[in-house]
Amino acid sequence: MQLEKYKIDEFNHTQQASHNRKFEFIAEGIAQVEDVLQKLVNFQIAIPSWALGTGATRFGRFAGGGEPRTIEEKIEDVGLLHALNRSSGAISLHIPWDIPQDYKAIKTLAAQHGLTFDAVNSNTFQDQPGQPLSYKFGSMQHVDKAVRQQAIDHNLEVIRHGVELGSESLTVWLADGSCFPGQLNFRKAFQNTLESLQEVYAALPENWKVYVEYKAFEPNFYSTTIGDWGQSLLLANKLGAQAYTLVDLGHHLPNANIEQIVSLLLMEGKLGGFHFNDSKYADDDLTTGSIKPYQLFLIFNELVEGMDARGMNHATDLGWMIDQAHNLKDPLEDLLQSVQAIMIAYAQALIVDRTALTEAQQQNDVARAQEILQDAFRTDVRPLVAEAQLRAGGAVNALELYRQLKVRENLIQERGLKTVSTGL
Ligand code: PSV
Ligand code: MN
Ligand code: MN
Repeated sequence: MQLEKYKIDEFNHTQQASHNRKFEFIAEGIAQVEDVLQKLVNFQIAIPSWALGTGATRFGRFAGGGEPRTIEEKIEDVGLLHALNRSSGAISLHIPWDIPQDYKAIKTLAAQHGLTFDAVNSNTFQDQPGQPLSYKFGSMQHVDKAVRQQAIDHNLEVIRHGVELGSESLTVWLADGSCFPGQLNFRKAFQNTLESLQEVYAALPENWKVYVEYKAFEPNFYSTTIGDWGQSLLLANKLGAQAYTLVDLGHHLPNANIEQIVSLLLMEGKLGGFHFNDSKYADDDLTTGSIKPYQLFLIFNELVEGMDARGMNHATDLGWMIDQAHNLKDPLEDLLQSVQAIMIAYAQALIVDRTALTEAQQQNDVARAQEILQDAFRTDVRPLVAEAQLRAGGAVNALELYRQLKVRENLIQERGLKTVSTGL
């Protein structure tokens, strides 16, 4: 489906007066508003190819229709999102759910939509048709070197695809672990994983990063070999300067203080990036910001503080990605909501009065410190985000326009009602 720029302009025109009123009201109270707006314009969140279809439950899948069937259609979907919000300028592929073939054509298509290729993801958590050895008992941790080698070779192949597409990072998430006590020698499993990752690391191009993702449990329910940020950081440190820890918000034990984890990883120069999503119970992969928006803000508060302290570029020095999937909502609507929630949390973190906060901390003024954070969190920054997206050429309200233009209905017309996108 083609989304012509004039349709966005026409829509914005109908909203302009009301937007201006709201924007001017908030802009007045914000120091260096132009600087904040520019940071919001620069900030881009990568969209995972597997979130463009319905899924993420092993109990059933209720496809909504018009799902992308090929990489090309996935790129077109992310292109639609980016045209609407100008904040989703990258796509992250998962191999072999996505198998790029004609690299040149794919790159040209992505460029036409203003998209780049974010981290490529490997998959050694499922057996693929025709695969000689099974990952039933793990991949990089496996007791059999031949299975480990198969997992290593797969990662090398993923890097090769990524190089062709201009991606500059590899994300490794392993489902490896055990379901029952006694099943695994923890030390040997970790050691095997390290050695396997070292072989992958050795094949990384110089300008690449590898992100080591951790997850507390699922699909293994007794132990996970890279189960928390400590285990991931240990691996990243042993691997070398191109290896980093990746934080997926849904991968912690309940009530973990993720903002503190983020702060220390940043301090160590080992925070690589994010998988954004939200959850009530575990790795629920719900819409970012739908359950715990204050936590999301507190994470961004640490990110802004820590990145500024290290002189990092907010937009380019970490990998920002969504990782979620749904059974209920239109996936594109869900992604528009998620990007918006991330932009809002980022904008709120940008307007925290840092000087006052440092002062309050130095004076052990606990109530004041809390007020300063909550003041930013309770500010309705939506007009700021909308202004940034407007200036970047997007819609003042992407979700509203998506509905007005009947994008899903158009996609169903084009692709049919019974289409199934690849993913979990
Ligand atoms: C695992 O739960 C995970 O978060 C990893 O990032 C995978 O690549 C992705 O989800 C697969 O859906
Ligand atoms: Mn993830
Ligand atoms: Mn996950």
